[in-house]
Amino acid sequence: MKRLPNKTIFALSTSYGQSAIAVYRISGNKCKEIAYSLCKIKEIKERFAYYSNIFDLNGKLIDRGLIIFFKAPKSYTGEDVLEIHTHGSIAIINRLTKVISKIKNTRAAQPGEFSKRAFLNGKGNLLFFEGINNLIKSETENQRLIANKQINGDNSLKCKVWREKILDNLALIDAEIEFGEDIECPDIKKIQNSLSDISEEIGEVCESFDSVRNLVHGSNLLIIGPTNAGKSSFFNFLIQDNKMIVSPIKGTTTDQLEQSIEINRKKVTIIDTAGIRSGKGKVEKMGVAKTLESINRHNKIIIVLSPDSVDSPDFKKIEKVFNNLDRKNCIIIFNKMDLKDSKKKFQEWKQKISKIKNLKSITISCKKPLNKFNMLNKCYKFIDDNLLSVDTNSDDHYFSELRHKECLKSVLLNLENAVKNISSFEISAKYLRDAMNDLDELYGRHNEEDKLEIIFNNFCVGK
Ligand SMILES: Nc1nc2c(ncn2[C@@H]2O[C@H](COP(=O)(O)OP(=O)(O)OP(=O)(O)O)[C@@H](O)[C@H]2O)c(=O)[nH]1
Ligand SMILES: [Mg+2]
Repeated sequence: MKRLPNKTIFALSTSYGQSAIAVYRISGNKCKEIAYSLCKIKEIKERFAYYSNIFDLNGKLIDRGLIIFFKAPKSYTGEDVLEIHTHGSIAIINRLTKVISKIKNTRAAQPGEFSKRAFLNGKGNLLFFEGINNLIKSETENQRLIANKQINGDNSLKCKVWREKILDNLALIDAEIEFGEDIECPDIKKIQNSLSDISEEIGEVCESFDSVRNLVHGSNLLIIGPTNAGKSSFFNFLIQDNKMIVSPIKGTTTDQLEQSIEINRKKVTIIDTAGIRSGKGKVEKMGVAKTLESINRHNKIIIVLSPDSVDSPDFKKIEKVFNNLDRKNCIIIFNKMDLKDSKKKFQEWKQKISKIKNLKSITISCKKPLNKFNMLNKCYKFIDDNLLSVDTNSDDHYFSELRHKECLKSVLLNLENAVKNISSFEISAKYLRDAMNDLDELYGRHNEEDKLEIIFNNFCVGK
């Protein structure tokens, strides 16, 4: 990866577009100079809000706004930081961006570069900055609450406790290696039990990882089913918007569309798909292939069935797909309950495909709901209870990033090996050291530049 020179960086930290105000953030040793060039403030006081004219480099007025200077190291990045608050006009934003970029030794910031500099300057560990990133991206109340816990250090505290316990055990083993003959042999059983206890706790965290990750980053719910069953009608109903075309023609939906919504404070992305059948045209065939490929990639699936689709000529194909959903989390929506004989037909579905009998289901009508509001609540609750419910009792750890899982799994493996090899102290000690290194990696110690680059690149520009 190309290393960029350590210049003074700048970025618009608010969204690009029309708004009441826009905030620029500048970090690096040119801040004072920039304050003088743009605002003519000779001796800028730190942490003091100046209402000032903002000029271009030819002395022409761009706007009036607030200028605040944070002197290193008491700033977000640990470097000198300058904030310029202007009116949020696109013309002003464009002009100011052009002007600042012309100042020598400045350049536009990369995504997450302010946070990366803050991390390198010791302003927090990686777990903290990942929490900040999640907070900025939070859309639901749950996401906000969890991100705040990550920022407050709940995860760091867990790691610290595990690390200290491992270190205590390592110290006993090391003492035996060094002074074996002069000291009493350590209580091996006690060390084994202590390490197994830590493994058990970390194992629980790994088990609940997917649930926590879904809470933080949201879950994808894939709607599938026969053509014409009312998948798009149900999609529109869930998102409360007529985004998808609905029609009695089979194969109306050929492509996929997704929409994020909030269900009981959890972020979910609903995906509508082309109905499963032996498609007639080339485009429809491509759509069906896309559906099958999506089924492979997703774990939470909403199957929409209707009374009229049980007699579909594509029944065999549908049956085959449903019988391959074994390891997925699926629920059934029996739609079109307003049709004659719907109850009988739904029973028929259950008899014909035994898998359906064992899945949780509800019966609804997208076209003629008895009470729209009640039906929406019923569907949200059904989805929440069966696809989103968090199977963790944890309220003290929120490991949500894939790298967390990787590190924790490696800690687990090293602890298991340490226990397994306890009769050979040198080997066991090596595994314990590796486990501690894994935990250090979670904090961000010994992380190589390239790894950091990947982590911070996931942040938005200006953060
Ligand atoms: N009677 C009745 N008709 C419905 C209901 N829900 C949907 N429909 C109708 O069923 C037809 C098919 O609905 P869609 O939502 O397009 O079905 P789909 O599963 O998305 O179909 P494809 O995209 O072709 O796979 C439309 O004419 C809808 O108006 C319902 O609850 N009752
Ligand atoms: Mg459709």
